[in-house]
Amino acid sequence: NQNRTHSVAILGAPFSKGQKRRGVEHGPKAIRDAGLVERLSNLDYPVHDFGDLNFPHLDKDEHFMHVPFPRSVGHANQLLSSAVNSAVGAGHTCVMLGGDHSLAIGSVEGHSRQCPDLGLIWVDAHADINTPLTSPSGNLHGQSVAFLLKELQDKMPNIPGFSWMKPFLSSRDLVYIGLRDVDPGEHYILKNLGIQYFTMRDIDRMGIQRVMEVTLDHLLARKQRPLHLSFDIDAFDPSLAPATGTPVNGGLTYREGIYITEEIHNTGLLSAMDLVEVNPVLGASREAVEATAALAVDVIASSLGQSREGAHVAYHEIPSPK
Ligand code: 6HN
Ligand code: MN
Ligand code: MN
Ligand code: MN
Repeated sequence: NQNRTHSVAILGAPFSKGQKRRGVEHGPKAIRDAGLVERLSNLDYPVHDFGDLNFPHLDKDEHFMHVPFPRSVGHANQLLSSAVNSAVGAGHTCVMLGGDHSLAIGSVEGHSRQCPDLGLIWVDAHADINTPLTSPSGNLHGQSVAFLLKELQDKMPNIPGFSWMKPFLSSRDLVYIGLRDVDPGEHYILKNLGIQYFTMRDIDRMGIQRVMEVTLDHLLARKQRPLHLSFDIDAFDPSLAPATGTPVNGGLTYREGIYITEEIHNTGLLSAMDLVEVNPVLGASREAVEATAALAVDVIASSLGQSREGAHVAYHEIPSPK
């Protein structure tokens, strides 16, 4: 714990138009109700909850090709980008609560304005690297990474709502963990660009310890740099995180997920993170929703330094009876 964060900013992003199911806009409230701020306050730095961003409703937002709500998604991400830019610029470690995963576009973009050399760790069942031309669904939450990558710039059409941003990330600055539902066009892109990724099969083969060693080595071996963690709750097995829009069997165990975040914390380099795709409307029961939200809180707290080992900041000696 030598590298404790100085302060944390929480930004709620109640937004769902990166996909077609309703409910994921209630993710920030569910995660706060599960005790996020109290849990982070037990670690020893100030926590600033900046509340929820206000995303305006856009009246006219027609499909672009088969992509729904392009202007709404573009505009929400523009607002989010500037909020993340300010929070990181003010010296906070920024925690963005989604909302669907299209919000990573603005979150990573805003972070990159303060930290142009950031490295990105994407923990997800999905690669979210479709372009509008490869996407089977059209949904923008399955395309976020394609907006970020310089290598895909000339493969992306001009999507209304996104003229405010340009791709800035290089494919070698990105590592995926947890993949198990990759579309054919995405698989081609991953291979073609030589992106470093670890599927659930790789975790089965190598173990999570080795996966994290290679992940951090890939991003940090040449130089220390700020890290962005984009954590989709559907990376976990649906038995642990049932309240989410695109669950896929065979996901991370609790211990694998927490090991990932402990290792990222231990680098001392985490500068911003996203926790997305908690959808309280999709749980089969109240318990299912609360379990998913509690898991989200565990992921965030662990990323910010809560450790299974325990800690002893308030102790300098073993108390003696007088
Ligand atoms: N997510 N690959 C599918 C698609 O529609 O492009 C699923 C995407 C899921 C996105 O979970 O953030
Ligand atoms: Mn995702
Ligand atoms: Mn996903
Ligand atoms: Mn203790």
